[in-house]
Amino acid sequence: MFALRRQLLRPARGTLNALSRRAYSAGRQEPPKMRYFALVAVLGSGAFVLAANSLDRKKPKTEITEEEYEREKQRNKLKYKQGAFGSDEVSVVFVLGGPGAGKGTQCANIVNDFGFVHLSAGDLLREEQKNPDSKYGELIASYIREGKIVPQEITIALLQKAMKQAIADKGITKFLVDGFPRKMDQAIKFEDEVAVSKFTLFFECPEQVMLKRLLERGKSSGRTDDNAESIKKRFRTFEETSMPVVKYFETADKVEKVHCDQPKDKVYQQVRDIFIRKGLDK
Ligand code: UP5
Ligand code: MG
Repeated sequence: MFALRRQLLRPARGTLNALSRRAYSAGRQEPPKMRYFALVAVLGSGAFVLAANSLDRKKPKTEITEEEYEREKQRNKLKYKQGAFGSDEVSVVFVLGGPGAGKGTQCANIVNDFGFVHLSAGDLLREEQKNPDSKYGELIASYIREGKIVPQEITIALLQKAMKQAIADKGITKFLVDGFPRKMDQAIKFEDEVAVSKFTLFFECPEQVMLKRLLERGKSSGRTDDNAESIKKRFRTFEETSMPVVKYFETADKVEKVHCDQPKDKVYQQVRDIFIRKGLDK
């Protein structure tokens, strides 16, 4: 079988060799060794291009879609915003959480330990409501009783005035803004026009626990909204209107959560650790 194949191929091989010798001697083609060298070079560079392409495919994806780009832009805008007070002039921490979660109680501890000024939006509104010279007294009273959010211009003006006063009187520039912003428009306007927050301290607490605390406090607080009917409305407003604010700041990684269904001192341990970690204890 092999002998037969050799017999058949011999004339063909002979012809090829003869043709090759003739072409070379006529000076029309390079010597066979050069052809092998060229062939190896071509195959080698082809292999290199293939390998480079496959390496490129293994690289992590760097391109982003238009949608991802828009999301990133929004996120950075929120993260690096500038307000009327520069971020080196004041430190603002928003304190949010459901009614009765313990915001006011813990703010008092931070004031004692870390020298912050505590500005409760609810307290400022209640003071304004009692001010006989204010034209907003009646309006504020009805909003609070109904557990609704007072128009932002009133609350922001009160907060801004209190901040300026604290800076002028005490020279303190660290602020706990408690119970604010509890609506998206407030969050955006305050950060655009007053100051950008360092972060939001968010008090997580089950409704049943908050209800029990508020009904207990209602026995002596004198607050017009510490009754079962108003509390129910406050809970609904918190879920529907204020939780989106927390989620908004979460998109910029600016929320620190505290679990509040614990004794006051245990809750404060969490709060204290956060302020130390954030470098706001000095
Ligand atoms: N308590 C606290 N912590 C406890 C713990 N760990 N264990 C056991 N008991 C604890 O605490 C509430 C009660 O619980 C106290 O008796 C305390 O001893 C006990 P507190 O620290 O007062 O809770 P806080 O979260 O501050 O509850 P508050 O009632 O103040 O919350 P709200 O957010 O509802 O009230 P705020 O005053 O901020 O707002 C009132 C209204 O003002 C709003 O409903 C709204 O109508 C209006 N408002 C606006 O319109 N715009 C704003 O920007 C802000 C307010
Ligand atoms: Mg309070």
